[in-house]
Amino acid sequence: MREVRSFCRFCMVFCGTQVTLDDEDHIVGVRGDRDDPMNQGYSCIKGLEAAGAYYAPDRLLHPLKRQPDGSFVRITLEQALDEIAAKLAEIARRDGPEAIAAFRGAGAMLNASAMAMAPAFLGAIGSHKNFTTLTIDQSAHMIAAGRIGMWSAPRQPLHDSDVRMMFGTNPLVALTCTDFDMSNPTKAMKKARARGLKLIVIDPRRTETAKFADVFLQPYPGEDVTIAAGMLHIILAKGWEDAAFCAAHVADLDALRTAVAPFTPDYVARRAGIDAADLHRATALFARDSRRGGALAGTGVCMAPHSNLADHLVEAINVVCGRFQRAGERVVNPGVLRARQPRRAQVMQIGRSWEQGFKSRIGNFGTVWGEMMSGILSDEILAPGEGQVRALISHGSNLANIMPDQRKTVRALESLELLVNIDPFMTETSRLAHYILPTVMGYERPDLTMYLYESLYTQPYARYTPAVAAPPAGSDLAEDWQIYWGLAQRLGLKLEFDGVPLDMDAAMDADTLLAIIARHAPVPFETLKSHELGHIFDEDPQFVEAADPACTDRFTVAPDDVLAELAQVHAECPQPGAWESNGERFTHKMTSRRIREVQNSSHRNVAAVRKRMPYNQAYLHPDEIAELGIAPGDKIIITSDAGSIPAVVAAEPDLKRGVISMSHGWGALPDDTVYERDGANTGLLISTDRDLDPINAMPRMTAIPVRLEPFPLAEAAE
Ligand SMILES: Nc1nc2c(c(=O)[nH]1)N[C@H]1C(S)=C(S)[C@@H](COP(=O)(O)OP(=O)(O)OC[C@H]3O[C@@H](n4cnc5c(=O)[nH]c(N)nc54)[C@H](O)[C@@H]3O)O[C@H]1N2
Ligand SMILES: Nc1nc2c(c(=O)[nH]1)N[C@H]1C(S)=C(S)[C@@H](COP(=O)(O)OP(=O)(O)OC[C@H]3O[C@@H](n4cnc5c(=O)[nH]c(N)nc54)[C@H](O)[C@@H]3O)O[C@H]1N2
Ligand code: SF4
Ligand SMILES: [Mo]
Repeated sequence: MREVRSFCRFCMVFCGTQVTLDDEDHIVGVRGDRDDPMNQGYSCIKGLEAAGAYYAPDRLLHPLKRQPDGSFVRITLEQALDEIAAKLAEIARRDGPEAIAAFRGAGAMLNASAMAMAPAFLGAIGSHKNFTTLTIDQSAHMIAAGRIGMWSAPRQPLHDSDVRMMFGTNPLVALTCTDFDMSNPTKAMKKARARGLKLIVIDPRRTETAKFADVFLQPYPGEDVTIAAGMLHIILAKGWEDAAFCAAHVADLDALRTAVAPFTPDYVARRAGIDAADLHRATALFARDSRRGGALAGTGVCMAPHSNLADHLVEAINVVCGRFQRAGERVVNPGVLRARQPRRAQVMQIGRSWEQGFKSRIGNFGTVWGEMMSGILSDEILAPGEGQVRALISHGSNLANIMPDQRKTVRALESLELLVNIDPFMTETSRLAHYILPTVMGYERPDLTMYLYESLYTQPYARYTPAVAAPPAGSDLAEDWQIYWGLAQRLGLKLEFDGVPLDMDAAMDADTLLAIIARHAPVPFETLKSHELGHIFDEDPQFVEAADPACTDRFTVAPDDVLAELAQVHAECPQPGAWESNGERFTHKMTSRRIREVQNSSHRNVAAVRKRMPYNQAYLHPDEIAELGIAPGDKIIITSDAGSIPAVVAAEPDLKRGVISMSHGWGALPDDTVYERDGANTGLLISTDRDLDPINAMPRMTAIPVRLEPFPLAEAAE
């Protein structure tokens, strides 16, 4: 037995860990590394239970090929790559490159040598069909940046901020948050509070994060547009905006003022189900009594109807209050692995990527970050015609489980000519795949800390780890990048990895790819590798520079499409308890929430997790459970206009009445699901035939109107 240092790859915190290995180099245990400069010993149940995940019974040790009768046979990686390449070539020859698509999820995005491979592969083929989870997550932030503009310098950092306002995010559980410490966030929260940070939380549930709030607003779900517009109304009516900043940097403040005028505190309070005085208190604390610190939104905002508008208005609060770093201030994280950019005290209008260039054949949607909108993926597969997707590489995603509209997703995946699933486990998606290519897992491969989102770390930190654990005995597993490399070689494609053309004839290994990723780092790759615990690269601090005198860009807080949608929201007359959806009325709204034990659909296969969390429960206020004439632990049926799921109810006094809260990533394939064994898939309550946002096809994934019925009654009615 020996203990080695590495970092966990299960979520973007990348906690430094000490891994105990047996004589075969298999993981026996994991603990947080107290010497780690970032997480200082912190780790969560998912990381601590790594051995349970790595050696779970459904871990796949060999490539598998599906047989006509649905069973799988073991084949070699070489044979799998030969057959897949031949099939891809046939499809591309017959239907053109656009018939080939790739989808990346968390398993691909937390893997530095592989993350850039799918776009490289599709680029070489000449296909635009590049999908990821981004556009069923928080792409609203990119839409807001495209419409309002961005400040070239960062937002005001946490360590010297007076205030944080959080809409629909629970970083104390999700450990993912812009402008907040991700590693050990409870400790970070306590420290910031002790220093005097004020916190405002807007969430239908009094979350773990909200328990620290000075002002907590508990609205009906889906009312973030109303609340943010109401806050802007108060700020601009009271003159609490940063007038000098607005005069210098905002082009259309008066248009915003006019547009938010109808969102009076009384209107907002009535509609959102909050107290007007609390709205006023929150706004005053943020805009009048605090000088530094921003507002931010998480999935609770970005998954609800009008998500792009809501996120826009939250960002507009930051803009009118001038909550960005100014010339001379230190940039807390200039980045390490990404090229350092000059940061200036000025606006950058980056443009609306989705209005330029490629448009989808389904719905005429554009792209963000070069990606197509995942809300239309099923239709891109199902709808016949030129450009129909016939082959899909699903990489590190459990598409069949996590995509909204599960039945339609499964129907689409089943209709493919070729579905390749790159995943270590026999997931719901694996079951539908023609080929499953299982990979090594985190500790079994060399890696770098998250480079794409490195600016989210509160320090300029980066770390390399070698592979520390051996793959399971007798396995035939690829590293993720090797799959694309092997396919590209067979297809005669030249890959451009993270903008760097690869020599396709040279020997390749993960370190060569990681060195490309780290090519902009302030130290050579070998030096980076030599820091066993990683390093906080603060030797060469960066400061915000004065604006370029030639810069004429201004924030545009009130573009026409924003104003039109805001007027449309104001014209809505939602009726709490009789919520309208596609012509039907519903009593409740269902919200999405994360739980500590699982990461989306992952970790359900870990025995220790399953003991604590056998299935996803439906949280409901105890009074409402009583009103249904049932008790906690009883089963209900939840019905939306798209479908029904069963769930066991749990009492949650911290939840607003009229709201039901559940986590996603549960359930098996729709017709195989036994709730008590598998949990329920909340994606069955979501339709992708309708309710898609017109910009990014974002489905309605929270604030879903639903009705609830006790289970036996529902059964009897059938
Ligand atoms: N343990 C764990 N951590 C995770 C994940 C996980 O599955 N498990 N998933 C990871 C992923 S993929 C992501 S994207 C991040 C997401 O990180 P977060 O966005 O912080 O996700 P949640 O913790 O679900 O917090 C969303 C909050 O929004 C609230 N909410 C729901 N609907 C509404 C609404 O209409 N309005 C408002 N104001 N609030 C609403 C919910 O009650 C919930 O508290 O978390 C990541 N971290
Ligand atoms: N109803 C509803 N649906 C949602 C959400 C919601 O709130 N409500 N949230 C959405 C959000 S924000 C997101 S990000 C998505 C998440 O969607 P996904 O990213 O698809 O979700 P995960 O379950 O985390 O899937 C990760 C997969 O990667 C695999 N994996 C782990 N390690 C590796 C590896 O090293 N290599 C490879 N190749 N695979 C690996 C895991 O086994 C797992 O199958 O779900 C979305 N779906
Ligand atoms: S899963 Fe847990 S232990 Fe692993 S990086 Fe994330 S927070 Fe840390
Ligand atoms: Mo996500």
